[in-house]
Amino acid sequence: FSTKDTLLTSVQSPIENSGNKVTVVGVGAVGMACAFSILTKGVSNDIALVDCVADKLQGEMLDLQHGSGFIENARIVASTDYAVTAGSRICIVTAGVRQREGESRLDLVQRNADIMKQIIPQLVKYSPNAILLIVSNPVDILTHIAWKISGLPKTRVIGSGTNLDSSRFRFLMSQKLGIAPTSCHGWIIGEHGDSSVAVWSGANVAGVRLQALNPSLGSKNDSEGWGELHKKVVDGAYEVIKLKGYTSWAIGLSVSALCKAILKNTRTVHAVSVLVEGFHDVKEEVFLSLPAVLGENGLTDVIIQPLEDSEKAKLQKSAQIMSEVLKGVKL
Ligand code: 6V0
Repeated sequence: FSTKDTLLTSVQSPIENSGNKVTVVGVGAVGMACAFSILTKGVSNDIALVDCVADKLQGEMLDLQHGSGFIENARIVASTDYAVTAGSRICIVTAGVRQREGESRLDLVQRNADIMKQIIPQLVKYSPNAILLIVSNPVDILTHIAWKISGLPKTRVIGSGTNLDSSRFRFLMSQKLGIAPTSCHGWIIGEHGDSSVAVWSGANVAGVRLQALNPSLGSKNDSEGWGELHKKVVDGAYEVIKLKGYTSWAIGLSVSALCKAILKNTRTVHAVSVLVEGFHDVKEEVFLSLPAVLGENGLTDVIIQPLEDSEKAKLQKSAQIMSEVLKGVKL
């Protein structure tokens, strides 16, 4: 008898399937920030990592495993073979090239679309019931492409979208008002990128609409400079990339919040990239962010905000831009 057999008297076999397995494809700065946030915030303790660079993948897996004493004996596995992802409830895709300094998200499109073609069929093969959560940029375009390739219903393919942009906006609101970001209600919708839309008409604290206090809120005539907040949101990623080379922590936290909503069926509302055709008179078949209710089966409801005409027009313009970009992508 081995030491183990002497120490442990088996009564029954342990359950291997945790029921909350999450796969992260791409163990770069973003993928690892997602995995780290999911583990440390207790969203899941069952993570599979996949990347095409085997050494880096093993290194990241070992580094996380060495901390498993601090994160509830999490099960952390990794392989370049997608069999390791089998039975996932959520598959997060962060693989692909990132923006270089000065590059826009849309500049990445064909290179990352080609990567989706490799990844998505493998994920669906091993986890046919999973929800796909796309993070790679340009996220709205790639979510559309992932949806097409996967053959999954539109309720199960979601892009991380402007959940991050809304968080950046709430942080900036909180700085201006001196109260917590969670008490600042502001939404950035549309493209996760240069054409995103700030919904000034709905920005509020405790139900008090800021526009009721300052009718020119967010406009060019606003002497308080609230419009700068949206500009800072749009420039936020460029600024961080210029300073540290990539963005990671905020997107990791934002993705783990989305995973929590799904795994724990919280039915919380998040700005995520969904098929917007038919909403706000959008005519194109494109993905853009709107406030959406998330639960165990993915997307259940979309919230149609009473947008001002100018906000609606901006959203429709984003949809046209997305549609044009999609036409140029070879699948
Ligand atoms: P990174 O640090 O270069 O990591 C990318 C990883 O993807 C690397 O480890 C690669 O080896 C891996 N990879 C590349 N091709 C494949 C493939 N075919 N199969 C498996 N793995 C592959 O980049 P980083 O982590 O910084 O960014 C990843 C992506 O996230 C980029 O497209 C970013 O633009 C995007 N981001 C999206 C954000 C969002 O809000 N949606 C925010 C930040 C970054």
